[in-house]
This record gives sequence, C-alpha cells and structure tokens, in this order.
Amino acid sequence: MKLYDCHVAPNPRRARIFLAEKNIKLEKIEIDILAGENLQDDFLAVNPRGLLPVLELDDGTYIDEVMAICRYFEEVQPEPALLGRDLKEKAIVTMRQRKMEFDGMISCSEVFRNQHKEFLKRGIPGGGKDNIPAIPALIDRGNQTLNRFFWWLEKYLEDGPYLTGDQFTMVDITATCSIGFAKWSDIHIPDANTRTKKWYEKVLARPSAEA
Ligand SMILES: N[C@@H](CCC(=O)N[C@@H](CS)C(=O)NCC(=O)O)C(=O)O
Repeated sequence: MKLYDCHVAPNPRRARIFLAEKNIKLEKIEIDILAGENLQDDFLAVNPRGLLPVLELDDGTYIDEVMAICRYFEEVQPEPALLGRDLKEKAIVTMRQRKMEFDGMISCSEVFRNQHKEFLKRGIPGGGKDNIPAIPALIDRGNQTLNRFFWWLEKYLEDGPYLTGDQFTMVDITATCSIGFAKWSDIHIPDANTRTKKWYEKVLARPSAEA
C-alpha cells in the first residue's frame, strides 16, 4: 500500500495525522503541488482530478478523498476510534467533521487560492490544466465563512476538551489542519476565542501533529 502525499498541503496532512494517531506506517510518494506534479499525466492516471492525498491499495485500487482513506483505516484498525465509538458519536463526528471541512478547509482554500500568484490560473483545486482564473471576490466570502468556522470551534468546546467532547477525533484533525491552512493567509484564531486557543495548543502538542 502507498500514500500519494504532499508534505506541505493541508488535506494530505489530515490523512497523515489520522494514520499517525493509529500508528499506521505507509510507504509515501511525494508529489509537489506547487511545481504542478499533480497535473502531469503520471499522477492524473492515479487521480484524474489531480488532487492529493490518494491511497493505493495492494490490488492497485486508488482511493482518493481524505474521508474515504480514513474510513478505510478505521475499519482495518478500529482503535483508537477516530470516527466515533458508538452510533451517536459516529453521527456527531460526521456532522461536525463536515462543518470543519466546508467552513474551515474549503474557505481557507478560497481565500488562499484566489490571491496567491502561483494559483492565479488554478482557480479550483486540481483544475490547473483548465486555466480556471482566480475570482478575487471569493477571498471575502471565504473570510466570512471562516468567521463561522471559528465560531463553531468555540461553541463545540463548550462540550469538553475536544471538538466532540472527551475524545480526540477526526473533527479535531480537520479543524487543526484548517487552522494551519488559514495561517498561510495570515488568518489566526481570534484573540477572544480562549477555549479554541487552549485546545489548539493541546492538539499541537500531540506527536501526530508532526506528521
Ligand atoms: N476533498 C478532497 C480535497 C483534496 C484537495 O483539495 N487537495 C489539495 C491539497 S490540500 C490538492 O491536491 N490540490 C491540488 C491543486 O490545487 O492543484 C479530499 O478530501 O481529499
């Protein structure tokens, strides 16, 4: 099994942290997104969308989408449970994880992608070959949705030390990677969000954060 990875990119980082939490080690193939390696024919044969990460199974099947990769390993190795321990927790993790992804990860992508010169003609993730232009108005919209993302975090942390209560889960992983991604655009946890700041220090202190 192999993981097609890009060490600087936030979505591959989500998969790496998940694997590190489960202590699963995989062969990694580094693909340089900034240099456009993900848009070359070799990688497009792996994932026609040109996106990372991708898991290659031993039978040659390719699994892209972070959540599909994580679901695969949660089934292979259920402990520690990162997608919920029981029915209710599984539903809550799914619900909150989606919010972290849409309001966090995707908003960061809109803010970053529509102002960074390397991406001026790479307006949608993986769409580099199609010369899709950046839309500056999406920077503002992304910033607005990020406000909602930071609001969610502070709210969820009313329930306990992690974003679903007492257990570190995928929700914490996607949120951590979104905050890291937001920094690329000089966006940080608002000073008033004290619960989030404390939580972020704690999750960054976990060995998996280095993955
Ligand atoms: N929904 C996808 C998102 C994957 C994604 O957007 N990956 C980014 C890296 S963070 C990428 O490969 N971008 C390539 C590009 O923009 O050319 C997932 O969960 O795997």
